[in-house]
Amino acid sequence: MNAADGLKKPTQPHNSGSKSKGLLAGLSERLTRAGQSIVGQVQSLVRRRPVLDDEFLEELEAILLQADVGVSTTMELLSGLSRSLKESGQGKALSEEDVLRYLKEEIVEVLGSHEPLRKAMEGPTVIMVVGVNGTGKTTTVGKLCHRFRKSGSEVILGATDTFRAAAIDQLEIWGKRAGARVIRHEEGRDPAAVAYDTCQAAKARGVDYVILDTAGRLHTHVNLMRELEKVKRVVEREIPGAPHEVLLTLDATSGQNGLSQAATFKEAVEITGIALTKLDGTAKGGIVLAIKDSLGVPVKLIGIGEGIEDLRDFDPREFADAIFQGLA
Ligand SMILES: Nc1nc2c(ncn2[C@@H]2O[C@H](COP(=O)(O)OP(=O)(O)OP(=O)(O)O)[C@@H](O)[C@H]2O)c(=O)[nH]1
Ligand SMILES: [Mg+2]
Repeated sequence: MNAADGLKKPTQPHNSGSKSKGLLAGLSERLTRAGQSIVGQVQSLVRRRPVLDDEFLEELEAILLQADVGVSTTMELLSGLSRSLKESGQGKALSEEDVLRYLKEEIVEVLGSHEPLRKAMEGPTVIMVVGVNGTGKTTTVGKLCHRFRKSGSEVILGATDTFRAAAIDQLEIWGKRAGARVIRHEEGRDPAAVAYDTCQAAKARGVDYVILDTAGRLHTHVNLMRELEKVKRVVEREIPGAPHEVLLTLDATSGQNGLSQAATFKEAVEITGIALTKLDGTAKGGIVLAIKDSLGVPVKLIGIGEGIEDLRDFDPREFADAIFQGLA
């Protein structure tokens, strides 16, 4: 076993950003860091070239692509922006404020409205967390569990990642910290059997939430997808309407690469939402814009740190405010 496979100990809970101005204040600092951020670069572009011409649009395109926004969303933003600027300005020199304000409006429009996690009308709500290894599945399961427990709900966790013993232990640690029971089998056992037992326990105890942690790595990708499909079928059979959410964890720092991996998961198990993790580790917020466009799945949650409290609902308006901090 190499070091990366070892038990990853969750860090102490902390509440990054929540004590300062606004929920996403910490994130905002990172996303608006001078020079790297979309806003910083757009400001310097407008200063250099305050004219709405092809060169201006080409440079803006490069800035957006470099921030991981993705090709088709970039095109959408550019055409919306130039329409608005033409209507408002007619031949006037561009102002930083106008360009940023319209860009912000376009971004909010592309992101759409906040989509909350789905909840069962009756009986346990089942959430499956899937994704490439290391993207933050287990951590997100722990954080979500803590969130539900804090609001007084009963939660049961299923250690359906049976690929490594360390993965099962890691989930157990999160379960202890958040106050939820973990259903586990031995390493190497059938994940679908763990899913089955977890559903049975959930029904017997009448819990509110079932959260399943899944494997991110197997000998082959095909095997992993088959395994996830099987887990999902068991859940569907055991609890009506389940899984209510299949959340895919995407690492915000992996940029466009993460998106192509995500497509495989989308085909195998219908993903209902994205948990975008490690947003605290990147100054490129653009990936948020590329996701919906390339996967057609809304970002529902964002991870902004390793601590138990570092999970937020993804609110497009709040996110745009964080990128364009200080702009009305
Ligand atoms: N900074 C930061 N780190 C995170 C975040 N979410 C997860 N991590 C870290 O990312 C690493 C991997 O997280 P895991 O939750 O173990 O990822 P996983 O997808 O379960 O990994 P496998 O089980 O190996 O497939 C850990 O060191 C986490 O602390 C986040 O939002 N921000
Ligand atoms: Mg894991």
